[in-house]
Amino acid sequence: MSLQCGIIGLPNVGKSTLFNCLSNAKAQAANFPFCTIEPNIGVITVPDERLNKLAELVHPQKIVPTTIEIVDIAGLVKGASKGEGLGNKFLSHIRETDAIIHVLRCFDDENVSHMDGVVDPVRDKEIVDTELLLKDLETIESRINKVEKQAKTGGEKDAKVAFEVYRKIKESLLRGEPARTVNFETKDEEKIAHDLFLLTAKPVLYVCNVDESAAITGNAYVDTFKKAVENENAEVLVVAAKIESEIAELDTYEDRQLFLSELGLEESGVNRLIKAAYRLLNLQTFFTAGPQEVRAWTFHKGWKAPQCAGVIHSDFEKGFIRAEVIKYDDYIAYKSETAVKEAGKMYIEGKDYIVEDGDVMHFRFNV
Ligand SMILES: Nc1nc2c(ncn2[C@@H]2O[C@H](COP(=O)(O)OP(=O)(O)OP(=O)(O)O)[C@@H](O)[C@H]2O)c(=O)[nH]1
Ligand SMILES: [Mg+2]
Repeated sequence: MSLQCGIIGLPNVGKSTLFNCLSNAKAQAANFPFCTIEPNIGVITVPDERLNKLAELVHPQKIVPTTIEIVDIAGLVKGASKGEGLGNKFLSHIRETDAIIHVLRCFDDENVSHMDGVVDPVRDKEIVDTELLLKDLETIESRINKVEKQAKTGGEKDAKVAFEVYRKIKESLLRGEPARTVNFETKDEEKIAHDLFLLTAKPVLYVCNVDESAAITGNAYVDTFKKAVENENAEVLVVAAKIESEIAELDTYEDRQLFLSELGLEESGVNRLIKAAYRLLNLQTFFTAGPQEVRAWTFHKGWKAPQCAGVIHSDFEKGFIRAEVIKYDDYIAYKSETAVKEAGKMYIEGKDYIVEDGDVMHFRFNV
């Protein structure tokens, strides 16, 4: 399962710089617009304290964290939906992602050129949103053209349902509201909407890119921005991408922590960002723990035991018999699998068990 978050925003706002903090594959960051053309893809490990705590108890040969993919996408400009700048390419790259990290420039620096000469994250966000909305509108109109006739001549039922879904989304877009705000009544309708892969349907989180002096407190740009997106229910993170990308270059973990604490940060903005992206994608983690390896695995919130077993191997899902489950807190409290068992805290669960974040799982299967 490989899930992707795309980093988007206007040119020169710090997307590649942020990507560099996130990834070992260094994207080229430079002070000229459109420096990024092909999207850079980085596989990022998801930081999880619990994995280390389990490993301290189990002493495995290997510790394997789980990962997500981050894609650094080229900057977008006004008119992108009509093919301006790197418009169409940019938009097709966004279409392939599962969620969006929207970066806003919230730092002053006369040496870094800005599209309109003035730093204004609220306006920048509107420019990007408008382009995405316009592109979606184009998509939805072409879909409507395809089904309208069938739907109106009373023919196919499917066409009617689709037409209604499209119409509902179109109205929302025309009001300037993204497709993610539209609610549907049935699973069928949701599926029709999902299959459009609309840009404004993707979940979003915002990153305000600030200078190092504002790393903790934020600044006036951030305050204004937060107010402007108040009713979107989206997370807004403050990250000082430039200084963090320099810190990320340091060789040892200790050095990196030292520099972070000098900035007053306990955890890097990047760590916070990865965790937020994980939440945004509705993902959770279960663990497996044995002498060979202690490992974190990603699953979708709400998945049942067999589906989670399938994350490890499709045979585990096909031949699923049962799962032995230890709650993470119990594992830590009793300090070993044997002690947990003796305390009667290992649960045997069947195919309807909904796996919870932090569960330590052992699957029994039969092939
Ligand atoms: N002063 C300051 N400069 C920054 C900060 N973040 C990024 N920059 C600089 O801004 C310039 C552009 O950064 P990039 O990360 O290449 O921007 P981008 O958004 O990827 O740009 P495109 O790929 O062209 O769309 C670089 O010179 C960075 O060093 C920051 O927080 N403060
Ligand atoms: Mg870039």
